[in-house]
Amino acid sequence: MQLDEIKISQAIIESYSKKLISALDVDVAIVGGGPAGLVCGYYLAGAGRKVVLFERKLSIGGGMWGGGVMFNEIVFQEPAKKILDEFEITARQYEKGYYLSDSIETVSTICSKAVKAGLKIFNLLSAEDVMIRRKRVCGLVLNWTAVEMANLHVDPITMRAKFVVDATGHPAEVARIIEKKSGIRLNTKTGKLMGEQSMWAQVGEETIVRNSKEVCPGFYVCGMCANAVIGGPRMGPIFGGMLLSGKKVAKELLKKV
Ligand code: 48F
Repeated sequence: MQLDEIKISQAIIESYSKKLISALDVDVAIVGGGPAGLVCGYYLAGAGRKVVLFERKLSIGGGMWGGGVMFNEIVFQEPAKKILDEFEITARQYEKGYYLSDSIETVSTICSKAVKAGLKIFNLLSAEDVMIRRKRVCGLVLNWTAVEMANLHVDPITMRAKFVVDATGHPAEVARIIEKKSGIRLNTKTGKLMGEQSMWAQVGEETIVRNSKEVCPGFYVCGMCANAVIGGPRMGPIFGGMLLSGKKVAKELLKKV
């Protein structure tokens, strides 16, 4: 059989277009493919919900690949060990209460299991705005990262979701857009973004799970973004809270969609 380059192109364009069209109306849209967003997507997709994840970068995994200072080892605390076991990620005990895993195994396994569970991931797409109707977040405005990077004047496309999850990490990008453009009061002490505090692993890891919740109608925060929005310390290179946060938001959303 002769390979036809046009067939190859047709296959890609047809299949991707179908996938993208199917992503335009979903139960949950997650922004950010770091540990929190991926774990959240895994549990939602595994429970049969229609869920898509948009990631700005070419690669999925956010800040997990580089462990701490580019040493690709990941530290987890005891409560997250259950999630590692569920994903069948090799976890070695370092000392009582501290577990280590290889960051490459961790990211690739979480990503693979999430996709196999049914999570549709779109890389190279950035959320640049949200849709709000009757003071409820109900969708995202998306553009190619390449457009954003080249600063091209190209209009975006829009998708609808019953719930939007901000898992964009430290910058809390979606929450920031909502605060700036909508005037909606966020469920924080001031009604605004509180900002993240200096590093304190113990408190950061405790608060991240508590802070992972709906902060205005239709809109959840998850992972590091939760502490950036509600006001809590960063925790540095320990990742248990990210996994637990993703799981918590998925559990809450499963009751609603
Ligand atoms: O930063 P990130 O890994 O967030 P996370 O899941 O985990 C935080 C940890 O990595 C680390 C930490 C642990 O102690 O503090 O920082 O909360 O992943 C966030 C992802 O969101 C993408 C970004 O490229 C990254 O991969 N992202 C950010 N803004 C957008 C976005 C956007 N507007 N549209 C699409 N993706």
